Amino acid sequence: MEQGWRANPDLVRKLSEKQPGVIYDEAKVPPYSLPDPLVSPEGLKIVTPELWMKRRLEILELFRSQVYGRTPIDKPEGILFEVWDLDREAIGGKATRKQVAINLTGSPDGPVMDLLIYLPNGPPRPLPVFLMLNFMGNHTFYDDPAIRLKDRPLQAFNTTEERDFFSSERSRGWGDLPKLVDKTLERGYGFATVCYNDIDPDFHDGFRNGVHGVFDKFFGASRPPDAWGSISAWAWGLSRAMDYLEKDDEVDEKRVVIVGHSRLGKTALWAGAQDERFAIVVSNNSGCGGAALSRRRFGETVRIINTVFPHWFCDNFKQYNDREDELPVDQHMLIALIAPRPVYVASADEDLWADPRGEFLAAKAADPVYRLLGTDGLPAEEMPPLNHPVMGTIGYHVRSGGHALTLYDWERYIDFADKHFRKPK
Ligand code: GTR
Repeated sequence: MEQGWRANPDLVRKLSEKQPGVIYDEAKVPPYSLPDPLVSPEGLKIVTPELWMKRRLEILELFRSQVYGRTPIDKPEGILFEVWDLDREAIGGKATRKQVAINLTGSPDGPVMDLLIYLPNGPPRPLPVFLMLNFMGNHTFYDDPAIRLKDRPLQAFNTTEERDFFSSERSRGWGDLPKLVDKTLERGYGFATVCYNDIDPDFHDGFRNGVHGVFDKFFGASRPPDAWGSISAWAWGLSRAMDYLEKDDEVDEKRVVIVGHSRLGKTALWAGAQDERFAIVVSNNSGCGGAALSRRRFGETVRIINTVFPHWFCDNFKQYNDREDELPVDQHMLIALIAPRPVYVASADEDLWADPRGEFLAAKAADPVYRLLGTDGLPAEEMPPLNHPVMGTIGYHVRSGGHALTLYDWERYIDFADKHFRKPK
């Protein structure tokens, strides 16, 4: 058997020199002990699925109040779904395209989320669907002039050139994204996506724009320290997309997979933890505040993320800057909240900022909860070698290359969905 994954020592050296304040060397990880998801705050051991269901709610509440923030509203009463586009001959006749305007308030001022859906023509309905939030706009997924193209807001780290490019016709069907769609359809799944900016533009404006601007009034006169940050808002948006998918007769709402990359991988995990309608959850390179254990302080830390992205988490989370050991949870407990539903965590060899080992260890530390609930958990004792996916009810891989969602990753997620959705009876 090949050796389990280890970070490339040259890369560790290079990154450590470049960012001396950041831990990239395994030897520098401080000693830590993780809170046990299977022990209650009173010290009670959680030994049955029934006890877990109660414990699960306590943990969920801790993530709400201390990490991502509380959502002020569930499904808004006025929400409107308008299927304004239906083409049964899309992609050269291979697919059916639908576009749905999800008006979150029902008022003409919106905000409106545009959901793009491609369903393969041929396979019998209802179909399993991959749902993901995207960064650059729905139109980047296919060179299809019918996809609505929206202006992109200028956000952290964007240059005006990037903003203009992704607001223009030139960015239709960008990079490898069309290949992801083709692969999904070929393998008999539908593909659905929403741009995260439609829910909450990704820059800090004191929570005035996006869904914060319209729903924060439910908090009363001032925003409490546990009010939702942007990750909670995006996760809430995924649930609103699910509200539509449940209504669509061509979609099997019991077989919806959510996938997210990076900050949207953090979002997918949090959405999957809260909304049990999502059948499978996939986190791609989600790192700090996603699948990686905060207590390791490896790569990006709680302080760094709260400083660079002050709008992602709730204000309470800032108390844990440099005090990770005081967190009542760690990210293995977020993964455990998804149990017994299948969850896949994926890392990339060169993406040390996201702490591949910390992502594996979190998945592994969620395993006892998955086993208590009668599944096979994560069938790996050690980190697997590069490009050797492990697939139990928890899946994991670390692939070659850097921080990205690649076709290799995507095909593994389809394999994982096949394994769980198409089990021989
Ligand atoms: C980085 C951030 C990560 C990750 C990434 C992304 O700058 O530090 O936590 O979320 O952005 O979303 O691409």
